[in-house]
Amino acid sequence: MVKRYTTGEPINTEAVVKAVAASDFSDFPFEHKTENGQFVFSFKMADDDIIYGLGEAPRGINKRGWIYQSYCSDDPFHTETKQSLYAAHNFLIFRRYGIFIDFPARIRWDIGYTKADAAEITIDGTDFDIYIIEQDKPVEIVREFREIIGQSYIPPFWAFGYQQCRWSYHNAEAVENVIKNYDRANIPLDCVYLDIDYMERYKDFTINKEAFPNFEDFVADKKARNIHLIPIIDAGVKKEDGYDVYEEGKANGYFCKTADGSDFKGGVWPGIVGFPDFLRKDVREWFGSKYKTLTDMGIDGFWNDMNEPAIFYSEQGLQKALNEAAALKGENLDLGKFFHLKDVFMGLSNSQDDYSSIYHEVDGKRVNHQKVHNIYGASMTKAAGEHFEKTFGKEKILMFSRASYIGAHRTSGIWFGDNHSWWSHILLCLKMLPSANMCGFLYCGADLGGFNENATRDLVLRFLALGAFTPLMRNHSALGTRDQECYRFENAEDFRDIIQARYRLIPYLYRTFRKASEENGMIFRPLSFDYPDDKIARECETQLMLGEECMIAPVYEQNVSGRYVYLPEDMTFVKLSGEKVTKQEFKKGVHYVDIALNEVPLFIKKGKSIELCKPAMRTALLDTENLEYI
Ligand code: MIG
Repeated sequence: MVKRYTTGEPINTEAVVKAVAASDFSDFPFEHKTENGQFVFSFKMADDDIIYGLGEAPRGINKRGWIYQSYCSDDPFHTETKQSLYAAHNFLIFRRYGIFIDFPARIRWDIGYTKADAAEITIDGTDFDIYIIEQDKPVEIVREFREIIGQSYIPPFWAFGYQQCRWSYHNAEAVENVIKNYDRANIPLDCVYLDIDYMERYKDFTINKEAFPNFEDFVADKKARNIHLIPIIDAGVKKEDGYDVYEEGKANGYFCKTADGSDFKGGVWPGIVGFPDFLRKDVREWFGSKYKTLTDMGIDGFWNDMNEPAIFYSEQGLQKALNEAAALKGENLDLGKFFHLKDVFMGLSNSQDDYSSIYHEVDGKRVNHQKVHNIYGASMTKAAGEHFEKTFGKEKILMFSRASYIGAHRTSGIWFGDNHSWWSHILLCLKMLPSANMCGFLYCGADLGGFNENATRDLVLRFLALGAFTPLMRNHSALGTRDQECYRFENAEDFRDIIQARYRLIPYLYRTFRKASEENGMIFRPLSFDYPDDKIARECETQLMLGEECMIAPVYEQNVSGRYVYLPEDMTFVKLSGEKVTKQEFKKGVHYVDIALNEVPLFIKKGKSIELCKPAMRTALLDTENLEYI
């Protein structure tokens, strides 16, 4: 059963696609009050209550014991003391309730932070819809929630192949080398990414012709070899006279404004940019149609970046900072003054002052950015997704985004942003998978091997062994960090074993993905969903259920030859390594299992089986007819 509680005049985020009749607040199941223009509701938690949800967010599967904020943030340090990442997924499960707050501004979720046994949720405004779903079991709550938000995006089949990214493959030769080296090492590969440097001076929908001469032929050549090139698109449009996208945006008044009605000028990669007002339908249609420049050249996949939006500085913010610095020239800076000055410059990026100075047009009315912050990136991605569906139909174009809001799950996937080459980030990825699934985001994954800082060979292998199950299996790393492509390390065969195992699993993973999309189910579930009365399963946050058949338990520590794993029932322990399959029967209980660096571990439930195909160098070359069953 779903009920909708509405106050004020909510902004239509288009998150919900099914009409739900409005209920009266008199039967709202939680204690609530409106105070200082904010709506606050709360509930008491018993010691054994588990709170699920919030999709892409820091910390555990069980969200208890921390405070979170829904505020899409470009923050490249995903440490456990953060409150937000790039997304705002306002869905929570508490006992028999699913709670979805459809509200595009800030929400604060104090889940046992101030008081261990209490959750207090503060909505920063009074115009919103809250949907309350009541069902007996978490999977049923999720199913009913997903019914009202609509079917999840299904990418093209090839998007389940292995993908290699790097900031940046600077030119055609660099891209070609990646493909050659993977082919030479006999490691399967389906996609190579183009990060910001493929553009001409970081201008969206342009190609740096010196670095990529004859781009169209280049794309066609890769296509013929079953390799997809996936360019990045940034939210900001470079301010440059004569640059068509900028000129059109300016002439039509498509960019976000400041209070005085002039275009907001923010600085990102290309210097000053205009931020398209993606909240307007006409702007979405315009921006969406720009992707055609690249699809006309044969491109069939994109990743949308910097759409929280990330703003390095604004023209007015920078001027203010420079003035403060100039005023201090020649002064003997004491502790207070020096750190203040430092803070002024550090605070230039993604500043609240800047966000507060931006205005959008929503249904013909001027609306401050802070009121719609969390749907900006999702709206950019919707612009692209809607254009693709209209032009090519479903399941043709790969599209995923950094920032997101529920609703974007219908036309795109997400990646978990700028993680680190840290062991702890294997687990962070694992924990976000079921949470993202609850919110409809099925096509997702983390930067395997870790984005920031230098990776070690064993970390990349262990990360890939988890990535072997994530729909998006992409290795990515930042500018200036150690090369992280599989062939850069000793004994590339070990990497081949892991990635071949992935390709063997693709028929099963694809089938599981489709089913989850079509039936509003989850690919990944916390163990507690399936074994609610089993205390150890309930508290387990290092293993996941996968589909109806499997459980996964990746290795997430360095210098170990295996791990402890908990089996909530008898299962078959399976290790995939290249074409090799090893099996061992295990009884319910705790076991130590050996897992080598070149092995992908999984557990199959009694009476269940999964299908494997033979590995191939590309998804297009997979024989998905002749399957072997374990
Ligand atoms: O501020 O385009 O998350 O994947 O490589 C960095 C460069 C901008 C952030 C993305 C990352 C990408 C990088 N971008």
